[in-house]
Amino acid sequence: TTSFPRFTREEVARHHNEANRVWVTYGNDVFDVTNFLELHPGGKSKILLAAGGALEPFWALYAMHKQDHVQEILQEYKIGELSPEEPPLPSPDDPYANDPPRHPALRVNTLKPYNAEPPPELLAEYFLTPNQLFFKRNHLPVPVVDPEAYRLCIQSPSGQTLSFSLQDLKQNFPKYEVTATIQCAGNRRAELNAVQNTNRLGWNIGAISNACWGGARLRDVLMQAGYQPGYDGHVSFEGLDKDHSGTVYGASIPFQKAMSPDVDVLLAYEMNGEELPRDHGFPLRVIVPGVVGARHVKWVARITVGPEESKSHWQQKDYKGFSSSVTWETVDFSKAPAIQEMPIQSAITEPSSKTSVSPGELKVKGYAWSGGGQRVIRVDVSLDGGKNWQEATLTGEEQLPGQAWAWKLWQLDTFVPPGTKELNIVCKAVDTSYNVQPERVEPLWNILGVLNNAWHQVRVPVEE
Ligand code: HEM
Ligand code: MTE
Ligand code: MO
Repeated sequence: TTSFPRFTREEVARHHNEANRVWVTYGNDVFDVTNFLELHPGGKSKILLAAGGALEPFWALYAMHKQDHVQEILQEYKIGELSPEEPPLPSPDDPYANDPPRHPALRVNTLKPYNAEPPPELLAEYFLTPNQLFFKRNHLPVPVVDPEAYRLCIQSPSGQTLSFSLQDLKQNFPKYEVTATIQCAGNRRAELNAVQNTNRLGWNIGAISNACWGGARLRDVLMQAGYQPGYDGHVSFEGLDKDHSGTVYGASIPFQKAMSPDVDVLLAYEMNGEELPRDHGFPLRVIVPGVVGARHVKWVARITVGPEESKSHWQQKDYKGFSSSVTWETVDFSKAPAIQEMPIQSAITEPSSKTSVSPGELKVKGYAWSGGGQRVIRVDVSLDGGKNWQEATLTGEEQLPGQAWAWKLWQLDTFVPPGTKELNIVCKAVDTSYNVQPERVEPLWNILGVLNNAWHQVRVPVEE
C-alpha cells in the first residue's frame, strides 16, 4: 500500500478556497478537489461550502453521494490522511440521512423535514405533475421500508389484527386508477404570512400537484377485513414515519367516505404509472380524492376503524380552520372540525411576479381545483386588479359529475395595450356549485395559516 502524507485538521482548514486550493476530508482521508470544482454535477458553489472541512455533514444532506461511483471519483483526488492524533468527528447521526435525493428544481421550504414545491414556471406545464416535481410535504424523516417485509395491519371488526403483504394487495384486489390532485391545507400560506406571520411553512402557490394513482380500493380491503357500509365512525391511518419519541404520523377520514362507491379512496402503490416514490409514501399510501393533503397518509402501515377520529396531533391540533380573531391563547381545537374537503382554489403560474412583460400578446396560465369532486366550470382573469374580466380556456381530463378529483389547467391569450405601465393580474375560479373564491386575503388569516383561497394576484411591470 502507498503511504500518504499526514495532515492535521488545522492544515486542512487552511485550504478553504481556490487561491489556497480546496481540501476536504472524508473519514480519515484528505482530498484536494480543486480540479474537480468545475466538473461537479452539483456545481462549484456547493463543494465550496465544505471547503477546508469534512464532507460528512453535507453528504448527510445530499445522501445521493453515498454511492460507489461517487466514492471512486473522490478517491482520484486523495492526497493524504489525517494524523492519527486527530480525534474523529462526532458522526452526523442525522435522522434525515436516509431521505431520498430530490429534483433541484424544487423550491425548498425546509430541508429537514423535507418540504418543497415546484416553481410556478413548471407547476402548470403538466396536467399530470411528474413525480420528481410533485410537491413534497414531510413532517418527519422518510422511513426506509423493505417492500418484502412490509405488512399493512388492519384491525378487523372482531378486534383481530389482519396483515396484508404488498403482494396480497396487488394480486387479490382489483387495481383502480384515479387521477386526483393533492393540495396541502397550507398552500399559499406565504400570502397569509405577509398579513401576519404564522411562523409556519411559507408555501407559495405550489403546495398542490396532480397525479394518476394506482392501487387497491380501501373499500374493497375493508370489506375483505369484514367491514360493511353504513357505520358512522372513522377510519384512522398510521404511517411508518416516527419522531424521536416514537410517535407516528396519523390522520383519519369518515368511514362513510372510505366506503363510498363514488369516491375510490385508494391504497396506492403506483404514481403516474411508476412505483410509488419514497417521498410520496413507498410502498403504500392513502389517496382520498377531493380531500386535504394531510389525510393522504404516506407509508401507511396500520388502519383502524372506530367511533372517534384519529388521536394524532395532525388530526386534533392542526389542519383546522379558525376565525381571524382566534389567537394561540384563546384557541379551542375541539371547537373546529378537521379539514376534509377543500374550498375552490386557483392561482396564476405565468407570468411570475419575478418577470416583466412587454406590450402586445400575453399568455396567462394557471391551475384551478375544487374539493369534494366539484368540477371547476370557469376561471376569470383580470389584468387590472379586478375591474375588467376575461374568461380563460380550461384544459384537463373529463371526469364524472361529482368526481372531478383532478385540477384543470387554464390559459388566457390576451393583449397588453401599449402605454400600460403595470399589470395587476388576478384570477378566480368557479365550481359547479357556483362556489367562488373570496376577494381579499386579510379576512382569511388564521393562526394555523391554512385554507387560503383568496383571489390570486400577480403584479408585473410592463416594459416597452
Ligand atoms: C413545529 C418552533 C421546540 C417539536 C414547530 C413549528 C415551529 C416550531 C415554528 C411549526 C413548523 C411548521 O408547521 O411549519 C419551535 C421553537 C422551539 C421548538 C421556536 C423552541 C424550543 C420543539 C421541541 C420539539 C418540537 C423541543 C420536540 C422535541 C415540534 C413538532 C412540530 C413542531 C413535532 C410539528 C412538525 C410538523 O408538523 O412538521 N416548532 N419548536 N419543537 N415542533 Fe417545534
Ligand atoms: N403521511 C405521512 N405518513 N407523513 C406525513 O408527513 N404529510 C401529509 C400527507 N401524508 C404526511 C403524510 C401532508 S400534510 C400532505 S399535504 C401530503 O401528505 C403531501 O403529500 P406529498 O408529499 O405526496 O405531496
Ligand atoms: Mo399538508
